[in-house]
Amino acid sequence: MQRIVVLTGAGISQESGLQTFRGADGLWNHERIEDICTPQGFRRDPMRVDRFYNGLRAQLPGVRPNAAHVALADLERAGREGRWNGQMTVITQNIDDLHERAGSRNVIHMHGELLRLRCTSCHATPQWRTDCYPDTPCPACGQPTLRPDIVWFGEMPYHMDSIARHLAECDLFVAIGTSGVVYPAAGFVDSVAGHADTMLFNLEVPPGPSAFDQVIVGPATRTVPAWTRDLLEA
Ligand code: BV8
Repeated sequence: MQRIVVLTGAGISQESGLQTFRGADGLWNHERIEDICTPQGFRRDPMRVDRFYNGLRAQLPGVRPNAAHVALADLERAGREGRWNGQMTVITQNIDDLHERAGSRNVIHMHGELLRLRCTSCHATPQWRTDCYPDTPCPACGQPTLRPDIVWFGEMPYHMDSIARHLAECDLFVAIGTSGVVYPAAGFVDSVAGHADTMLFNLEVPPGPSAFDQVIVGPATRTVPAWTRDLLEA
């Protein structure tokens, strides 16, 4: 039984029409991380942060999973149906819902989800599809203390225990569409060294010596389906 862990970043959703963070038209070119993606920024100007994530959330109905998302979902299903002797788990840094809409079930959102909010009073995490503002009452406790259910810089990523378990048990670690700049995600490839093979699928070869055994360069919608097809035919 092959055990694969796939770590995805903004690059896998780029061909679906969602901006990446760092590329030419990256999100971080238009907003300062300190203002938008830190608890301090939210305390300073919650309306600005809510508007930023309202904008990202409003984009979701207009985009669809692409061939890379679908290929991963198909491989996971082949494992469930016994057509492939393997198990695959997706650990995503992305806050969009494109993996789930492609049919993936084993998805861990380590940086949270756009379609969920969190109440800082009663800790409810309601599903949310519309705009949220600083005075929007929590549906559970009525307090106007909702925030995006997203992990900001300086905050502990979600599900780190189950992530550590999956990384310890995998025999193949695959990263797709990530620049490997943000930790602890960027350190996963080092944490599996010695017990798993490692592959990176990216549009460009990252600078410096690669921590990966194999680097496959090209758009994910071309490279990922080719890889899963080979696995299923093998
Ligand atoms: C924490 C949610 C304590 C919000 C995000 C060690 C060393 C140095 C610093 C640190 C360290 N440990 C911790 C830090 C601090 C910090 C950090 O890493 N800072 C960096 C900037 C140096 N980390 C934290 O604060 C983390 N918390 O550490 O808590 C702790 C410590 C240990 C263990 C537990 C806890 C929390 C970080 C999470 C912040 N929130 N997102 C939102 O999404 O709005 S991070 C956000 O940025 C994303 O989630 C993602 O993680 C990152 C963006 O990176 P990518 O997804 O890779 O996107 P990017 O645009 O950069 O790259 C896209 C790539 O795709 C490119 O390479 C491109 O070539 C490629 N591509 C593009 N198109 C395609 C493609 N590839 C294929 N096909 C295509 N078509």
